[in-house]
Amino acid sequence: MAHYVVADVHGEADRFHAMLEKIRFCADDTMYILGDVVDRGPDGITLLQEIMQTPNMVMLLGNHEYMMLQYFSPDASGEEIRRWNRNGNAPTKASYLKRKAREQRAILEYLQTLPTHLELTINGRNFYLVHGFPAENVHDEVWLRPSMDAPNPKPGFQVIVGHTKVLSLIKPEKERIAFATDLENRGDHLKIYHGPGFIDIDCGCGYEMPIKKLACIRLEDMLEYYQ
Ligand SMILES: [Mn+2]
Repeated sequence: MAHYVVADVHGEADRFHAMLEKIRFCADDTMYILGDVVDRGPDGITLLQEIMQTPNMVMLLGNHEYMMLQYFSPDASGEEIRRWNRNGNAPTKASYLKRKAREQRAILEYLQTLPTHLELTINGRNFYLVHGFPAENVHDEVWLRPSMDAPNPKPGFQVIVGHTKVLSLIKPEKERIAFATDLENRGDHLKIYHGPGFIDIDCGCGYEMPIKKLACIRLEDMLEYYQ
């Protein structure tokens, strides 16, 4: 009966499945997936269809699913077409277009139902789950990025986000390569970031980085898993 959270799987189905094995995910448990299942990695659409068919997997909208919905909308603007095209959509678009029209429709209809945030209470602790950062509208909740020391916008809740890779959050651009190389040389990897106002669990899936991991957190005891 445990509750788990992952984010930003970005098409890395093998890593996601290995994580399910690692935590011995079963029918009594719930997996919250904080968006960005698609794009960058190879298996986004397959993974999305698996999540759609698994009642105890609860997905939130990420900016990549948001871009996909805009792209396939009948009144998509030129900028909406270009935006998804320049954000790693190639494997997602190719496998989506291979699906039957009925499956394509089911995928888009599912994405349209996804919330941008969820509030939960587990063992008396309140959680606010969101892809980008808590905000007042869909666009901002999937796109916003906090700074490391951002205060908690939802007092009384533990805010958990994805979207902003921990490496980009904790290091300015010019220090990232040296930091990543050092971590790699020590056989280490990116870890979940615990800030004063939020927790960021995006450890870089879908990117070409030896130090990337899929991170998962168990809400009952905040135990962290890496795969
Ligand atoms: Mn994102």
